[in-house]
Amino acid sequence: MSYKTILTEVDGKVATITLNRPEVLNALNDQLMDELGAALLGFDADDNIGCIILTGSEKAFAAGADIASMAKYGLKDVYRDDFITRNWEEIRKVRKPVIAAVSGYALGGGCELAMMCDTIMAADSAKFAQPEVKLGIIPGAGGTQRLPRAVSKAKAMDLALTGRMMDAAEAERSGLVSRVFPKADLLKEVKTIAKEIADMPLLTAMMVKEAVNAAYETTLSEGIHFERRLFHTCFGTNDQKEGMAAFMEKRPAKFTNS
Ligand code: CO8
Repeated sequence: MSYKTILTEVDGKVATITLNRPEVLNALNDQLMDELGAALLGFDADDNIGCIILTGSEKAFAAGADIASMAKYGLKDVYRDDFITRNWEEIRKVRKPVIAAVSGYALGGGCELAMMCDTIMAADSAKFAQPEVKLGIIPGAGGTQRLPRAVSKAKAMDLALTGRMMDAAEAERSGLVSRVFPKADLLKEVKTIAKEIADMPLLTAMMVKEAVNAAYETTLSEGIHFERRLFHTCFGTNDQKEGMAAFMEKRPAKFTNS
């Protein structure tokens, strides 16, 4: 499939999707979000893919929703047509691991998009912000909900009320970002990690993702119960037999994703 606002690349079991509207620092418009959703779901359905990377340019992961498109909207346009949720929900349907590799700006919807991924790895040049307040709006794609869960209420309030930028070091300290790399190495390093994840037994990796995500949607006791049932389910897979046999026989495991 050919896209206009994103680039896609497959290297072994790792798919990389690059946001590609450089003239507007990857501002997110409907076309981009439609194409991104289609690409993500396509890779999710592809048995040969085990991990997906979402990235942007060196200067910008994404500088937010496209302000030029939004500026003309009124209440009817956004409420009646349910602006945002239509094509942002696709990302949540992806069941394979998705890593955001963030270099440069991840602002507003760009920061929210990164937070919708399963983990964020950043270049030392990365800058995160929820600057919507300066435009007379609040974050609208999960920023007020995911940011406090990632970095604490105090930090989320600070960021969303001032709109200030948080650099990569602060983002890592705060827990928003799992690892930081020098800008020039980001993609190489993230690809190595993505390959490591893609080489894990796929069903198990999907269950890890499902269980960790459940921690954000449920009570502790319900989450523990859900985890235990998925843990039990692992014992019905061939890869559990292979993984444990390989350990006992002191040899590398040969997983079959079954
Ligand atoms: N939307 C549209 N165009 C943009 C955006 C944007 N978010 N960000 C940058 N651009 C454009 C600029 O207008 C400029 O275009 P032109 O060359 O035609 O003037 C080009 O990109 C380059 O930008 P700058 O010249 O401004 O580059 P600088 O290096 O000087 O500054 C900044 C970079 C600091 C990133 C600056 O561009 C900036 O502040 N951008 C806006 C950041 C922002 O406010 N983002 C939040 C947007 S609101 C939002 O995301 C709400 C999310 C709601 C949910 C998601 C729904 C889809």
